[in-house]
Amino acid sequence: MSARNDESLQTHYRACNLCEAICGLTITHRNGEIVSIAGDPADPFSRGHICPKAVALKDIYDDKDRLRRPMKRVGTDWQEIDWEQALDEVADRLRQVRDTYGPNAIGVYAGNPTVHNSGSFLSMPGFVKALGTRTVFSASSVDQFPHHFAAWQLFGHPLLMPVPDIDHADFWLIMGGNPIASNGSIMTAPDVSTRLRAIQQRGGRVVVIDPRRTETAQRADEHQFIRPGTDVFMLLAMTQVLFAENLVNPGRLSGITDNLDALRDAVAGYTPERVAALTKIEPDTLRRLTREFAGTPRAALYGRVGVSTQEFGGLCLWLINMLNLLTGHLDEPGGMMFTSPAIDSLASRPGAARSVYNKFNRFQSRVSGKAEFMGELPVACLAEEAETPGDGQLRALVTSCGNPVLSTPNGRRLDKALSGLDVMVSVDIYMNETTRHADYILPPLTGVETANYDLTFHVLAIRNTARYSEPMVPKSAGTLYDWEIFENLRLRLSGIPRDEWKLQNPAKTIDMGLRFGPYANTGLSLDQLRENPHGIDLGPLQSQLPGRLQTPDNRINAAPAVFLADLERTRRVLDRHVPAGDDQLLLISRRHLRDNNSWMHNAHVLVKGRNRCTLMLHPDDAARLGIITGQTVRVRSRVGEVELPADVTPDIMPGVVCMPHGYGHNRPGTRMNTARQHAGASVNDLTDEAFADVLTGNAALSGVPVRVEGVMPVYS
Ligand SMILES: Nc1nc2c(c(=O)[nH]1)N[C@H]1C(S)=C(S)[C@@H](COP(=O)(O)OP(=O)(O)OC[C@H]3O[C@@H](n4cnc5c(=O)[nH]c(N)nc54)[C@H](O)[C@@H]3O)O[C@H]1N2
Ligand SMILES: Nc1nc2c(c(=O)[nH]1)N[C@H]1C(S)=C(S)[C@@H](COP(=O)(O)OP(=O)(O)OC[C@H]3O[C@@H](n4cnc5c(=O)[nH]c(N)nc54)[C@H](O)[C@@H]3O)O[C@H]1N2
Ligand code: SF4
Ligand SMILES: [Mo]
Repeated sequence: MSARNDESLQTHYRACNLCEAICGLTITHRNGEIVSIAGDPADPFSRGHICPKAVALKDIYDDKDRLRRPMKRVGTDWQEIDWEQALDEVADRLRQVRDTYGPNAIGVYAGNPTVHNSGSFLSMPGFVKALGTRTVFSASSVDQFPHHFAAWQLFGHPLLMPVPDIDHADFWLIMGGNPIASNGSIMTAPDVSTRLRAIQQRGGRVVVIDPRRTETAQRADEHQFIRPGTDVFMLLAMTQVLFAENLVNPGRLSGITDNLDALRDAVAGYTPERVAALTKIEPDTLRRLTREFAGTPRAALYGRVGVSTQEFGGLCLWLINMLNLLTGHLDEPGGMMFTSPAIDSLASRPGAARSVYNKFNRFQSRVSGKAEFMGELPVACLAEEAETPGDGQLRALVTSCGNPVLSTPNGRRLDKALSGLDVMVSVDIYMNETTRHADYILPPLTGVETANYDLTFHVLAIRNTARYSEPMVPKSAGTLYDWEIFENLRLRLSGIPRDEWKLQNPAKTIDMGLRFGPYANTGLSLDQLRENPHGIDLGPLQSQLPGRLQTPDNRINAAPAVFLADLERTRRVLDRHVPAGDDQLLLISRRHLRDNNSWMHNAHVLVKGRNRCTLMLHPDDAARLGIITGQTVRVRSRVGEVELPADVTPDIMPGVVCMPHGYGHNRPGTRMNTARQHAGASVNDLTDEAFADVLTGNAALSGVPVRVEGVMPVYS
């Protein structure tokens, strides 16, 4: 019987939850047994596109290593226990810590999949509030704090981040992003490859600035190497050129922008000639690109992880926004634009005064005095908070959707610190490098089993769309959704009598958000989305300023004092700069289409084939160090060392080495059989918890100085 006539087959439509592209999927299954996963051509946004990771949703769904029942550590063993016992015991243990040491002795870490799961996203805050702790960490501080910081300073709200309108751009300048591998970030753009090609087909150009000739750089019309961590100097010089050559023209935004003179004065000393020794970008090239960017009516300058996770992340994001504004490319079609999402997570409450978002430095971390931002502390100080004795020492940790041992700087130190906690609880589907330290692991349903509305990614999408995914199958007995876990813990911790417990279903919040959101007048609701399982298109991005600004005076300050003050750090670098010694190389990391941060290496379909966890280095450096491709090399930094095979390639800049992040599955005690066979080494055993963008608190993962040597003699 052909599949088409097989009546036992059911079709399920949903959005993929694995990355920010939120591609529509068509899943066929027989009573919950997945038969196939393909793209959904009827999804108006992704138009049938998927990548190889989507197919691995089946592997996660069927994975024997995935946890299905709560696990409790008993001595050195693990015991499966039932949910009632697990939730009661977890709440009791956390309450004990809170009673003895105070709420701030309990830390919380939320990892990346939190934003891919509206259940977790909406229910975790209630749980954290019930704990009463302010010791909150997330993956944001090893990722996008600078984006939020600049959005807050310039536009009044950390979520008011512009996205590149690539469907209408004729010039797309990409700094520190590799969307062909990552499928885009702070830019939800399914099938970015076709959209990139479309720019070229209409006569436009794509230019990539990256220390590696990436998959995106290879598709681009031009690629320039830049020395890691020096983007701020390129951006300062581009701004300087705009002013010096009278190319400044903010157009419609002129009337609402203040302090352009202060910006001009601040950048005056950073000429292309002055910064070239640092960036390695020729002054002529910098001038040419600046003129092309300013002179193309529809152009977008977009920066992502590479410019955010570095020493000057905050300044980079300020200047990227300013370069778009100064050239009339902010809030204009084809430039950097703001979305009008169906659920507007940054709308002011009705009747409330215009929000002045001020959640910065209201308190500091206990040990090294790091500033809070958006209610979070930089995760780079998690280990020291747990290790350092004294009042307020971290005694307990709850992790959800995260693997900080592999994803945060100096993972080895954190690894050790976690084993010293009084109690650790992980809400996670795997026993991995982090959760192996837990006393309890609470595994929720995941992926195709859950309901989801992409609250974050619709806010960052290059088109206004809305889509709701239902669970593929009804949940079976003895399983819980993430939100049920957090709601159950919240109720237990808040001391509400059991007979008064009422779990708040996130579906209700989503429905309210839709029905009272910007599209309320079109009748948008959860029911309507349920009736349109392929999603609803709400049109292209529209210009929205000044209406959408959240600044108190409804204006944009082009030269906020915090950024001007932080320029002092760039002046020091410019004055003292000495090129790194011959044996000092700068480390950066990379993503691959078939990796997803640290957690999908248990899917055989993704990890089979050639070992991807290699150290890329340039032939000149390799020759000097006597290293050849395939040879094992030892890489050392201030904090640690790792060994992995070398990959000698001209695609990396001389003086730079590159490793993927998310590997290093060789710690004992995990229960991920496939992952262990593809262990690799963790780049974050080299990155330095003391190396950060001191302005925003974001970890500096790019540009870490390392030394490399061959460990295996080469016989020819
Ligand atoms: N396949 C896949 N997709 C993913 C993920 C994944 O792990 N795998 N992760 C998801 C997540 S969590 C995120 S945040 C996004 C990230 O999405 P992207 O930002 O596109 O991520 P990367 O591929 O890491 O690209 C960062 C680029 O910055 C470059 N770079 C490093 N240092 C510097 C520097 O100092 N200056 C400049 N100019 N460039 C530099 C790197 O060489 C790299 O090409 O991807 C998401 N999508
Ligand atoms: N050197 C270096 N370090 C980096 C980066 C880099 O480019 N270079 N990138 C950084 C970035 S951008 C990010 S976002 C972070 C990511 O860092 P993290 O968020 O800490 O790590 P992930 O690898 O995404 O881990 C996801 C975890 O969630 C679990 N999980 C998956 N689905 C579910 C679910 O539905 N529910 C629950 N409860 N758990 C689930 C997985 O088992 C896994 O343990 O890494 C950062 N670290
Ligand atoms: S690009 Fe991202 S959202 Fe699309 S199928 Fe691949 S992992 Fe899923
Ligand atoms: Mo990320």
